[in-house]
Amino acid sequence: MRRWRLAAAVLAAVVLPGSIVSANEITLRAVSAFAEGTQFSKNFERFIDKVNRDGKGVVQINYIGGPRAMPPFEVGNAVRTRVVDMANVTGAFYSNLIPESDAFKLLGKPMSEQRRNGTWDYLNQLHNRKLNAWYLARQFHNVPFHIYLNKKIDAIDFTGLKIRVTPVYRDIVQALGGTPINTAPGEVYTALERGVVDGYGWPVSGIFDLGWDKVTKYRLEPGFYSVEVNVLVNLDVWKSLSEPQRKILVDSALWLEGLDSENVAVNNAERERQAKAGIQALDFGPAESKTFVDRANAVAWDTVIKRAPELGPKLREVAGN
Ligand code: 173
Repeated sequence: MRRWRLAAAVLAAVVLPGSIVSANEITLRAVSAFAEGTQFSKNFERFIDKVNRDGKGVVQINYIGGPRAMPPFEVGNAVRTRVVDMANVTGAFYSNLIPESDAFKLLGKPMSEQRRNGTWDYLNQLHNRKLNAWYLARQFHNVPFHIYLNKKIDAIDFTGLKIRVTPVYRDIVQALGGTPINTAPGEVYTALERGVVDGYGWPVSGIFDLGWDKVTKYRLEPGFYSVEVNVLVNLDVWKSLSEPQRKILVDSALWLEGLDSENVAVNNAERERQAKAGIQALDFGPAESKTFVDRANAVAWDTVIKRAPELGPKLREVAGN
């Protein structure tokens, strides 16, 4: 009997390394593609605090920081190759590795619904396959993007304007006659200050974080698409975690997605703050606004479907736009 137990223990040790790992605390190294303490890192930082509180003795996160630690467009690849274990990053910054990530901004339903209707599952598989990553959470439902401008326009037409973009805004800027210039967020201030660009794409919130209010005159209405910033975990790391370790991370991820309920209030406060800072909303009324949003959706879906002819149409069906 004792011998049998010993044999079982040895077998478990060999076959089930996870059960041994679970006895130990693991520390994951994490980075953010956005500057520390700014709008699109803040909730991730709250998530880290929660994991470090709830996960004592089980799982901890060592936050290395934002773009000072790693250039934002390299973060996706750093998760893939396990240079870091975890990251807070938008799909727009790793569309070189997952071309379908152009579609994420078009998937605007609440995460609770995306988890129920299979969208999360599909995107997780996509991240597993192409980025060697587990798609732990998505944040910022209900936060639209805008085009901010320093030159007044009298219709929604970007002819003659140079506009800072990422893959999020490239197609619509081009479709409306503008010249897109791709830069990381860290270069936006200087580009505006020097007049290298006449405007930029950015969400409704966060422009005060890096001082852009000082070099911004107009916010074009309406907002469009849906911000997505994802928490990714290297897939080999994810597979090596024990059930208790995963549970802490998953529970905290769902809590993080729940913070989306704060977004509408944050957006309203940002619009007010922008108005007080002298940033004027350029609103051309409901008809032009609708034409703009429809066009923005259409050109973005065109690109997605061109890059992903099989999966693109499926995503469009679940997106419903
Ligand atoms: O404008 C950007 O840098 C960008 O694409 C983005 C995406 C998500 C949140 C904030 C910015």
